[in-house]
Amino acid sequence: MKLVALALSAIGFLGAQEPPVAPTGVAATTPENGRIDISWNANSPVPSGYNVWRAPVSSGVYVKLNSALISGTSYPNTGLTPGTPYFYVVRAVNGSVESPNSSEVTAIPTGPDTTAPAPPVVTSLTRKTRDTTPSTSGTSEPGSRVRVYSGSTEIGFTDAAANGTWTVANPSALGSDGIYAVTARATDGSSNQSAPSNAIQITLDTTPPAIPTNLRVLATPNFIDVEWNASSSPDVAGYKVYRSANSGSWVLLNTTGLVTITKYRDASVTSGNTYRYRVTAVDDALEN
Ligand SMILES: [Ca+2]
Ligand SMILES: [Ca+2]
Repeated sequence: MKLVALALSAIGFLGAQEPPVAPTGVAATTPENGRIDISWNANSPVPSGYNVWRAPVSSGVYVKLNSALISGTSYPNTGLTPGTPYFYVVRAVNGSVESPNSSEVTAIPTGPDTTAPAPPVVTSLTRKTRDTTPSTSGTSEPGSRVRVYSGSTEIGFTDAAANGTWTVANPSALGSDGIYAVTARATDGSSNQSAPSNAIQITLDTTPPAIPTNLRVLATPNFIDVEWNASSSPDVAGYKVYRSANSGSWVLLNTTGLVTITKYRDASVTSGNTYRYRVTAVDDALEN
């Protein structure tokens, strides 16, 4: 030790490089199985590089870990024994001259991640839709890969955000009209997969209802009654009545909601005008 100090002193006296200052801000994190990441602040002025030294007990004996000089400000130390503490210092290097030790940091690496994420919570609603690629959303373990299934068939995936939220907005098409049970599963970075989420039931209905028939009108000086025969489809939610005055464009009359009977009284008529009517049936798929 003494000999080395003398040698350094002699080099310094001859005008060789001064030792850099010790790095600051040294930190140790344990991101995953058997690994410790060491990081530190960049020295100013910028040195040639850094060395990371490790000891099995606090304050030494330190052994240098990196074979080549580290140009960045972090170092991953892998292959460690989970549950065992390790102690680190970092030294800056200029040419062949090392700084004093940084402050010592210590960490205990974790073991393998064998814990599966909790099942995602699916916040999309059970619903009827005409959208063959309906979106599904929910929350899951932050950063986990979320896969969405129709029955046992995967129809899309995404990664949960840092706050755990996720949306699969445009999955593979569900298929023909019918009822689909949609679930989600989460997989963490160690390939542990969760159980399926609760299922949402999506009823796909891309079939418009049958057209109402036998449209007829009864005109009086003050109103016109429009009547029709009900659509024969079983999933009719109601009707929309449109009017064209004097061959103008079609205007929806029942703007506050569907007509749920087979009759509509148009009281906003002007004597002498010519009115045409048409009626459409609307089924109970929400977006129809
Ligand atoms: Ca896990
Ligand atoms: Ca339908």
